[in-house]
Amino acid sequence: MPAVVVMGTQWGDEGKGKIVDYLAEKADVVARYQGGNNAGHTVVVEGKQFKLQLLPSGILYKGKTCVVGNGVVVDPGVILKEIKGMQEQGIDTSGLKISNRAHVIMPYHRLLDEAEETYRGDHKIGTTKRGIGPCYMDKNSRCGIRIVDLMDEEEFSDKLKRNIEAKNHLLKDVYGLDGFDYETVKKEYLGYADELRAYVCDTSTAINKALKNGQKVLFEGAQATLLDLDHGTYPYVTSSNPIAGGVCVGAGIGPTKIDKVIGVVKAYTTRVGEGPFPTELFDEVGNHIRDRGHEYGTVTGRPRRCGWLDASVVGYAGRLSGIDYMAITRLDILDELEAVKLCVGYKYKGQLLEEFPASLKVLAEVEPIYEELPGWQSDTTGVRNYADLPLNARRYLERLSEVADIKLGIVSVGPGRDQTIVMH
Ligand code: 2SA
Ligand code: GDP
Ligand code: MG
Repeated sequence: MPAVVVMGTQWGDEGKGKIVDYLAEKADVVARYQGGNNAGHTVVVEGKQFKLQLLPSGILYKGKTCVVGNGVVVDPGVILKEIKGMQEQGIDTSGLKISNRAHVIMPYHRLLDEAEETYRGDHKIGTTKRGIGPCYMDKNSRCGIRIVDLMDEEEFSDKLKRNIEAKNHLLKDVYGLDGFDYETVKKEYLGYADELRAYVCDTSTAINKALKNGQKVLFEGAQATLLDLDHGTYPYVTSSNPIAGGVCVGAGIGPTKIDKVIGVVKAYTTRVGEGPFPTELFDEVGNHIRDRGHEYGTVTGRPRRCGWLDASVVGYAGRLSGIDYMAITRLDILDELEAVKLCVGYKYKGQLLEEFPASLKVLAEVEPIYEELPGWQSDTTGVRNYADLPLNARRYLERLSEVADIKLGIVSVGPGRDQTIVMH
């Protein structure tokens, strides 16, 4: 596996962290390519739970290079806290590299994220309020502050001054909020700069060098396909590109360097935040999945909306990212159900839809076409071979694979590293 991408196929929280952690054993480098501390990846190692936001999941192994790529937005206070937290738990963080081209989340980004959400009223996105959108906005409008700028006091001071002036105007005059004091923010961030300096480098060069030397690189997606800025359920999306194509831009490698793409698929669907969700359940089954699966946001603690597995969503993700095989997670959460439903397509105004709709109005009104399959009603958490899974569980997975037109590769039946069935 010279260069492998692990990305989400649904609305996030599929268990990418667990799959990356599992595959990271054989990798030399693990790299994040988009998103920021809106991501929450929970990884369980020998019964101990680790919650990761900005650090790649590979950090839990000794001796791996862990990269925060140029496409990531970095909140310096948060990443430093995360590094310290890891060190306190005996985790070695010396292999961490942070891109000098990554953009920096500033306090005004966090406040603007909140202010914009309030301003949206009924149209709120349900963001994590971590300043992600406003930071990517500055990146795109070319006034952002990059890590390389933060490392240079003169450059940073100049950019901060201009930004604070503009943002204070926006915060005070448009949103009626207090602005920020230039000197206070400057002092805080220059403090972070000193602490971060040892980790900062040109990570694209580092990754390309690793690939040239025959090392194995794993790219770790955050959020997922339906939250992709270009291909997701816009505007109810995040501000980056979690799809596999985002790796080239967000890590600085050419498309010819990617060998495999693994799409992580939760055995049902969840969504946190607003926006259409055709297979959402509002009944006892939805509550059962939320309770049994502890489906609450890792970062914000928000209850996640739960629904049936949607093979049209997974198939759409497969096409967008050229997914080679699926890693199915959380099959065990469905163990107690008498029957499971799989959405195999949508009807809109009585007509079968051939494509995943771009219009949210259409998506909000589609009628999911379900196939009901018998449940397996037995404990799968101890199963280690595919053939030992209950027949009905295999039928469910194989039908998904058929409809989504993607091969099965991994099936996960619990959060632990050992609770993983590998088929390839
Ligand atoms: P943002 O903050 O601008 O990226 O929010 C925009 C939308 O993207 C969704 N989003 C997420 N969805 C699922 N999981 C995410 N990470 C956390 C987790 C979320 C949490 O692991 O549970 O703790 O609430 C994540 N990050 C962003 C978000 O809900 C908006 O719909
Ligand atoms: P991510 O954002 O895609 O990395 O996913 P999260 O970490 O937000 O949510 C997935 C949760 O499911 C985590 O708490 C994992 O430890 C857990 N998990 C992953 N795979 C499995 C599985 O197969 N079964 C169960 N029960 N839990 C799992
Ligand atoms: Mg998550």
